[in-house]
Amino acid sequence: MAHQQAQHQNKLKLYSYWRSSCSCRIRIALNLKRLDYEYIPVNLLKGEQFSPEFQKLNPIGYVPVLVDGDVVISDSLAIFLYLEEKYPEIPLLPSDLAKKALNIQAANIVCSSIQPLQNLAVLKYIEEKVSPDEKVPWVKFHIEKGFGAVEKLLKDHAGKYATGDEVAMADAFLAPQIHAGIKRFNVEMSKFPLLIRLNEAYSELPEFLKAMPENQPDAPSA
Ligand SMILES: N[C@@H](CCC(=O)N[C@@H](CS)C(=O)NCC(=O)O)C(=O)O
Repeated sequence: MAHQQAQHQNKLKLYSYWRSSCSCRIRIALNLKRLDYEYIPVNLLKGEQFSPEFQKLNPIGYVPVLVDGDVVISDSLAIFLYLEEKYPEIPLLPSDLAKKALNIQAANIVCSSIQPLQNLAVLKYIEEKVSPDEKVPWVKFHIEKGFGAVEKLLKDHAGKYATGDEVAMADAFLAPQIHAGIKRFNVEMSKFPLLIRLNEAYSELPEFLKAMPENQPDAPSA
């Protein structure tokens, strides 16, 4: 009993929002690494990210946040690297240095050069301060620019997955961004044949499917 309780107290906690692509990256990584976790929903549309309790965990008010005992980490890249070092049994970064760098580069195109430009706060700002009509063209422009770069970056390296025949970090970051591009922002994907192919490969992996927005406990029921 005491052992069970200790296990329960040590269970990883993920503060997440169903549609958040940044949270989805970590849901995928946790599933691939076979790590059980408690899902704690933060409703971004209701502004729960601005509550004082949540801001104690992440002062900038974004999900995901991972809590591992006393350790609180609040950025998907940092969380990913933490999980990779703490739970190396199922590695998601190749040991080959060049391949590792390629993974980080592809992941970081998503992290730094696509997602921040489609974030809720940015879209709200454009809608209110620029024009509601500018929101969709803005998002599409930046997603397509990033997708074009990823296609070029990976074209000589991709195998079944983004950087070879093993699922790796780049896949965990790309899958939610491709999903958002298709389902949320209606991006014209025919320009990105590699990403279409990768998306098909991801749709066959239970670890990815389980992590997708529509399969989260806080997703609105269909
Ligand atoms: N660099 C951060 C970005 C996190 C982020 O932007 N999260 C979004 C959801 S994907 C969010 O919480 N947005 C809330 C808001 O804009 O108020 C990460 O990779 O975790």
